[in-house]
Parts: sequence; structure tokens; C-alpha cells
Amino acid sequence: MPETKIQTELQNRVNKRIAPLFDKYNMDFSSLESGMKWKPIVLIIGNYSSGKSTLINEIIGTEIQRTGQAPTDDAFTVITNEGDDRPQEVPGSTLINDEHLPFVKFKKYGEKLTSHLCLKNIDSPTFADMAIIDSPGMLDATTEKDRGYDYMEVLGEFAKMADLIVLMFDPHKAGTIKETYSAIRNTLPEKSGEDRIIFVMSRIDECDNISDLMRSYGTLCWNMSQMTGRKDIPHIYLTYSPEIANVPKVLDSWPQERNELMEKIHAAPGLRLNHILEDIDRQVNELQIVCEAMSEFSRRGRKLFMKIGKISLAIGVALFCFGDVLTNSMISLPQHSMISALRGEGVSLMNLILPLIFLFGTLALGLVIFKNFGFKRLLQKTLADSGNLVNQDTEYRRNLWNKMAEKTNTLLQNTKSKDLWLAHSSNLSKIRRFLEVDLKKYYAQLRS
Ligand SMILES: Nc1nc2c(ncn2[C@@H]2O[C@H](COP(=O)(O)OP(=O)(O)OP(=O)(O)O)[C@@H](O)[C@H]2O)c(=O)[nH]1
Ligand SMILES: [Mg+2]
Repeated sequence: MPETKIQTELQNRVNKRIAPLFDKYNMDFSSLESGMKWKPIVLIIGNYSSGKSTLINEIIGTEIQRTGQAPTDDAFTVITNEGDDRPQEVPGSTLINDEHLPFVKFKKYGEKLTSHLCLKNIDSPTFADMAIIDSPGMLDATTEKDRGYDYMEVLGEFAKMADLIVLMFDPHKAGTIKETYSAIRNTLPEKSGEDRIIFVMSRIDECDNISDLMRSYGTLCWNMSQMTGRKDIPHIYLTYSPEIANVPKVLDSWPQERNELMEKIHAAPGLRLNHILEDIDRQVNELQIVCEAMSEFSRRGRKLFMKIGKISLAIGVALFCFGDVLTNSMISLPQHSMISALRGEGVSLMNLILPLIFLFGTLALGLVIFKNFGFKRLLQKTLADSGNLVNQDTEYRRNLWNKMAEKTNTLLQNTKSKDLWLAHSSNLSKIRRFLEVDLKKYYAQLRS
């Protein structure tokens, strides 16, 4: 089956089977939904003037993006082939209102971002099935006020959607830019996978000699280990733009990695379906652990209800039989207890009134005790250590729980005693079936 068909089928199934459950557990489905839509995306980010737009122009084969020595781009530009139906340039205000595109989620960042977002519709067959996004260069001393929107958050949203992120540096500013630091340290690890990011140091032709290049490369590696907190350095593609570079003699024999970088970018669409499956897998597993916790809490709540119910019933039955004997001996009421009536002329409705009040009164009292004391105490005890609601026997489960604990605690805090009878375990079976049957089937289709 062609991959686009699998993608549509998968989208329909997730919308039908899983979306309502995201809703039930108050989890955000929009990011999964937009992640399944549209075509493969390559996101180009990095230092200002590191050659992002130059690389994009080279891939497309025309001067579609402006380039320059000072910070040039302050917008996110989506470049793709959307066919003749769309104009050559689509403004951000249209993009954020088009349900067919994955940009609706950017609405919440306001007008300042919308005016810095656009789509360029190009007539290129290669770009019918992929999009490349040029981004504002990362700067040193910018604040949210300067940009007018939270740049890091927006970058994170784009990173989440991207099948490949190309992070670009240049030898002049080898890993010292503040926004780049923050992106590598916090935003990218949270929003994307390590395997989806490639690091590039471009403009290496501007190094005067090999030792100059080695110094820049060394600085970048050092800064990178500070940023990632890791000792192993990822592959850094050392490149220059063959069209504009004035290659010094000393770099003549240097293995320019531009072609390898280009191949990686062109291969990105092939990773799309796998990424969609990974995203679904991750988010449905997150949903599953929340549902597991809620299901276990409900089970404990119902168990407590049964315990209090049984005790109330036992006391209620005892009072039904002997309560009126007790009141008779204390305050001489009623004149004839139910038991003495049974022994004598027979039980009338009058003899049953007090025992029935005792029975139902005790059951009602049990219910009040459960709601106002038992359930509340159970909730408090659970909130103090909600981790024991789920099995955390592996590192994966522990990490998953750490991520979802806060979400679950909020759900628990809003739980009422009547919610203990919601169908958590049947929801859990639906989630498990989806992960174990449906998703596995799609992984198998992808491999075949
Ligand atoms: N010598 C040389 N110059 C380059 C290379 N790549 C880009 N340049 C030049 O460097 C400058 C910056 O390039 P851009 O492509 O505009 O950089 P950018 O990353 O898009 O910059 P911003 O949009 O400001 O973030 C331009 O003048 C380019 O001509 C290269 O490999 N070698
Ligand atoms: Mg640019």
C-alpha cells in the first residue's frame, strides 16, 4: 500500500478510536492530530547568517530566500508545492485558519507570530511531497519582547512537526549564541528525537587555513558538549556552499560534506510514516499510563466503597432486627418491637417502620461516611504518592510516569466519588488493543 494511503488510513483510525479517549482524560490531541497531517517537513534552524537561506536556495535551485551578512530573516517561511489552487505566497493569517494544514496550533501565539509566518508555493515536483521551513536566525541578546512572541516555544512546535531538523552553525560563532544554546539544551531534546537532528557547520571556506578550521570545529565541539551535557560529540557536517564559496587552496582536498547533507535532506520524506507511528506510539502510551492510574484509583475507590457498604449493611441488618428492642428498653418506644410482634399476633406495617428506618438510615450514613471521609482520605493518600497507582518496573515506565504524573494528579484532584464508576478499564482495553493490534499492523506494513 502506498505510504500516503497508509497515512490517511492511520489518521482515520486514530481519529475514530483514540481521539475520544484523549478528550476523556483531558489530554491534548491537537499536537498528535497536526502531526499526522500533511507532508514531510525539513526544518532549517541555527545562528543568524550561518547560511540557512543559502542552503535552501541551493536545494530549490532559485533565489527564493533573501540572504545577507547581517540578520536577514525574521520570519518562518514554509516552502513547498501546494499546486495551482494556492497563490504563490500565502500569509500566516490564512495558514493558521486552514484546517488542512498543520499550522492551526500557531494561532495561540498571536498576531506578532502570524505576521512572521508565510508559505511560498513553488512549482517544483520534488516539493509536492515535502516542505522545507526557513527560520529566523538565532540571536544573542533577544528577549520575548523583541520578537513579540515566545520564540523558543514556537521553535519547539515546529521541531515537533519536523521529520528532519538541520541545525546550522558557522565558524564565526561556533556555538556561542544564547538562543542556540537554549534550543540545544532545552527545546530540542523535549520536542524532537536525537535521530531527527543533524548538526552542520557551514561557511568553512571562510577559514583561512586548516588550523583556523580546527580551532572553530574544536570550539563548536566543546560548546556542544556543554550544551548537551554529553561527552560524545554528534557528527557535525562541515560544509560550504559551492556556488558562492571562494575555496582556499588549503581546503581543496578537504572532504566537503555538502552532498551528504543534501542526500540526508532529500531522504527525509522516507522517514515520515515511521515518525508518525513513533509519535502515535509515544502519545498513546502516555494516554495509557494515565488511564491505568485512573483505573487503579477507581478500583481502590470501589473496593473501599464495598468495604464501607458491607459494614453498613451488617450494622443496618442488626439494627433492623434489634434496634427497636433497644429503643423500647431505653425510651419505651415502640410499644411492641418487631421481634415481639413476630412472636405474638404477627407483624404489621407499623412494626416495620422503625426497623426499616434503621436499615436505610445506616446505609445512608455509610454512603455519607464514604463520600465525606473515606473517599476524601483515599484521594489525599493517593495524591501524596500517586506513583504507586502504576507499575514502574522499567526505566521506560518510570520516565513515562514522571512525564505524566502531574497530568494524572490534576485529573485525580478533579475526580468526584461518582466518577469511580466511569468505564476506565474498558477504555484501557481499547488503548491496549490499539497499541498491540492496530499499531503493530501498521509497523509491519511499513517494514514490508
Ligand atoms: N563564503 C561563504 N559564504 C556563505 C556561505 N553560505 C552563506 N554565505 C553567505 O553568508 C551570508 C549569510 O547567509 P544566509 O543564507 O543569509 O544566512 P541565514 O542563516 O539565512 O541568515 P539569517 O536569515 O539572518 O538567519 C550571506 O551573505 C551568504 O552569501 C558559504 O558556504 N560560504
Ligand atoms: Mg535567512
